[in-house]
Formats: sequence, structure tokens, C-alpha cells
Amino acid sequence: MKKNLFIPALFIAAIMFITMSFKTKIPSDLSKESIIPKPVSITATGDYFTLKKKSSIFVHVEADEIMQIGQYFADKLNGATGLSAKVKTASAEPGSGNIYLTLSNLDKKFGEEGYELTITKQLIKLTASKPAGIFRGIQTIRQIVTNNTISKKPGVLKIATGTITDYPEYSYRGAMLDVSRHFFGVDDVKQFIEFLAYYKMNALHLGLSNDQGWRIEIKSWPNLAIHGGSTEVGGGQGGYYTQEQYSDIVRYATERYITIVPEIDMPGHTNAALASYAELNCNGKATELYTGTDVGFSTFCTDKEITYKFIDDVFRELSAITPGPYIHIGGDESHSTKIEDYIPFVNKVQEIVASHGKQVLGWDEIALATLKPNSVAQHWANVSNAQKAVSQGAKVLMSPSTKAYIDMKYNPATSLGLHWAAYIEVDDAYNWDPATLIPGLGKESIIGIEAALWSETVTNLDEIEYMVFPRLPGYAEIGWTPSSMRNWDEYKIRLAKQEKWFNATGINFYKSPRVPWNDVK
Ligand code: TNX
Repeated sequence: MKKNLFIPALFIAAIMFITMSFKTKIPSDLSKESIIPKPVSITATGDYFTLKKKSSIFVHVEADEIMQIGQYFADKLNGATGLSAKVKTASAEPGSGNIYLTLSNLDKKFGEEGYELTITKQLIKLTASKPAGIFRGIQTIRQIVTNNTISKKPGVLKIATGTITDYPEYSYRGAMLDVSRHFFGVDDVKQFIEFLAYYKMNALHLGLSNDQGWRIEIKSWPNLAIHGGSTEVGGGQGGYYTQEQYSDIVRYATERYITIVPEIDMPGHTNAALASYAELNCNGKATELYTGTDVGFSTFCTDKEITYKFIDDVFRELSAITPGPYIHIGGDESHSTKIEDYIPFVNKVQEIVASHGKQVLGWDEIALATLKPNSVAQHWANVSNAQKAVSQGAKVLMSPSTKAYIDMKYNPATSLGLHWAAYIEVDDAYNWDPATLIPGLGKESIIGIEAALWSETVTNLDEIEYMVFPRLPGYAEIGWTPSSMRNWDEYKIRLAKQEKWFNATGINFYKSPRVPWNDVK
């Protein structure tokens, strides 16, 4: 008899022990959540909200656009937790146990993308002045949920209470994907956009043309895509986006409050165009397609009238399907263009872009020309070019190749990537401040930062992921979080916790020895 009682007692004790150890896992300190980019302010209130099977996402009735964001959020939330939360409308705060998304005029400092997240025992309430702010705030909730999800088995999820107020330091936080050296299809680009969205980035710059390939259909010059897009580095079959496919990418990005910045590089890096149309060459002869990785050998014929007619046609068609403000004109490494030809060329092209209602972005060499005040020079190599841009009253986008080129190898043993600028370990990618990197170029001259993924060595999504992760979250934080709040030793712990999301998303990432992956649970 005694013996029989012992077993149930042991069982009860075991249950109690398990329950207690679960209790210790209940988050009760919101300020300890590993959110990237680090929010501007977190105030913890020491309790927890419970997300349950019957929790719903409520959207304030008058905010149509938020309905769509709510649906996006529901898909992500349900995917991460196994729940089946529905999106509903409400005219006031919903009852206990729900999530509420609502627009309201917050202080000016929140801007378009700022948000306030208030988590009480009863409700998760996300407020922003604009839909973009709701979208960014949702990423914060997603990250908190990911951190606290034990398994995908639907069930209760505890979320620490408190308030997060958050808004970005820089207005432009982007990445570039070179789809010219190697071509990546629409689905890969969409996946890339999802990576940016999770870390609150807001710009995707697509390198749509280069020596090795032309990747966008231009109806008035069809051979660009058909011939110019028919190969890539290494001689593979290449490819291009039809205008419809490009518009699909733009739509997908827009739904995530991400601006597409299309680049047509010129006057150098133009072999794919020169191979497609003989008349663009000074000697009237089409070049051969090129599948190597040299730079600096090609140039448009800057004194032919047809060159400008061509550029006008291309930018007219591209502007019509690009809602964002920028057209990127490249302008880098034009080693085969004489400087006395390069300067008037860039000046003319700026006029063409302006005539289609767009603003010029260009690599830092464009500062050698006379910049329009709203043109932006993208700093990648030459400090004096960046300073020249600013002295002309233009702004700068920061992509220093020694820090922000994600095509650079992590270390000498990395097989993918190049290393002409530097080896960029995860801490090198994080440990810099755009506002103090270049003498005389402070925050007021900088629109933001962009990490560039050139694709000479990168051939598929798996390889993209390896170069991008885990460096990308760091660039996102540099762009969003004030530099005074950034610190590698603290950041690396939060980065280590991202492993859960990397694994859940199936991301092939570089397991840097500088990140304490195994020390955190
Ligand atoms: C330099 S950066 C380039 C690209 C290459 C890259 C490789 C810049 C504006 N031009 O053409 O792909 O280096 O890292």
C-alpha cells in the first residue's frame, strides 16, 4: 500500500517541478527582450500578457490600409505560433486577450515609421501616426513572439508587459542586391524583401544592369533584355524581369513599406547594352556578351545623340513602373570614359531623370559632376567624392566598402565572396558609425545606410543568405538605433538569439565564432 502511494506522489512532485521551471521561463521583463534593431525606449512593467487560441487581431474600423497589414501580421503570427488568430475590425479598444492596431497622431519625432507598443496584462496595443509605423511595430511583436515561442504547437504564449516607443535614426535603411552578375528570380527577391522587412529596413536597391547582364524589359529597346539578359557571370543562362514581374516585386515591397530603387549603371558597366544595340557604340559595332568579372572596360558613347534618346526611353519606362522617388544611375568605375566626357554626361543624365519626376542616386563618383541639390551620392570608396557631394549641398548614402559590402568574405577561410575591400566579420559590420566615418560629414548630411551585395560569386538564394546573415541585422540597427545606444558586447547577445528565427525560416547563416550562439537559450 505504502509503495503504491509513493509513485503518484513522485508524479505530482515531478509535475510541480516542471510547472515551476516553466514559471521561471515566463518573461516578465520586456526590457530583456532581444529586439533588433534595439528600440529607442523600453519601459517594463513586470507582468505578462497571455496570447491564447482565441486571441484576435483587431484593427480600428477607419483604417483600411491597416486591415492589409493586419492580415500580413496574422499570417506571420499564426505561422510562428501555430495559432489561428483572425483579423477583425473594432471601433474602440477590444476586450481582454487581444491585439489592437490603431492609427493616432503621435508626436512629430515618431515620423512616418515610428510606433508605440503598449503591452498590458489585458491587451497588446500598437499605435502609429502612419501605416508604415504599424508595419514596423509589427516586426517588434513578431520578434518578441519568436523569442518566446517554445514550439509550434498551438497554446498559450506569455509576453512581458511594458511600453516600447520607437522611431528610426535615419530615413533610408537599405540593402542592394546585384541581380546582374548573377540573376535571381522574383521569388528569391521576394524572400530578400522579407529579410529586410523583419529588421525594419525600408529600401531595396536592385542593380538591374551591368556588363554581364541587362535584367529589366524595356519595351522600346527589346533586345536589351532578350540578348543583354541572356547570360551572366560564368556563362549561365541569366534572365530578366518582364515589366509585369518587376511591378509584382514593387507591389510586394510596397506592401512591406519598402521602396524599390532601380539602378541602370552608366556610362561604364554597360557592356550588356552595348552588346544588344550596335548604335550605342562609338564605332557602330555591337560588343560581345561578357561573362567574366572585370570592371572598367565599357562605356557609353557620350557624344552620340542616340545615347541620350536611349537613356530617356529607358528612364521613362522605368519611372512609370517605379513609384519610389529614386532612379539610381550608377556612375561608378567609368575607367574607359574620359573625365571631360564623364562630367557633362552625368549632368545631362540628371536632367533626364528629373524630367521623369525622379531624384538621382549615384555612386560617389557622380560628385565629380555638378550635383542637383536633391541628388544623392552613395559613398562606397572615395572619401573626397563624398565630401564633394556635401559641399555641393547634396546628401550622402553610406555604403563604405570596408564596412557595408556584404559580398566581402567574413575571413580568409570563407569560400564565397571577394576581399578586395576588407574581410568583414560580424562585429566589423556592426562596429561603426555612419556619422563619424568621414571627416566633415555629419548626420545632417546623411540620408542613411545601405549594405551592398554584389553577386560575382553569389549564385543562389542559399549563398545570398550566407553572405547576408548574420550581418544584415547589424546594418539594420546602425540605420535605426541611435549610435549612443549601440554596443557590440550587448548586441551580440541579442544577435545570438536571432538563431531561433534563422532556423525557423530555414536561413543558411554563417555561424561566426564572435557571436555567443551556444551561450544563450
Ligand atoms: C566595386 S562598388 C563595384 C562593383 C563590384 C564590387 C565588388 C561599385 C560601385 N562598383 O562593380 O561588383 O566592387 O565588390
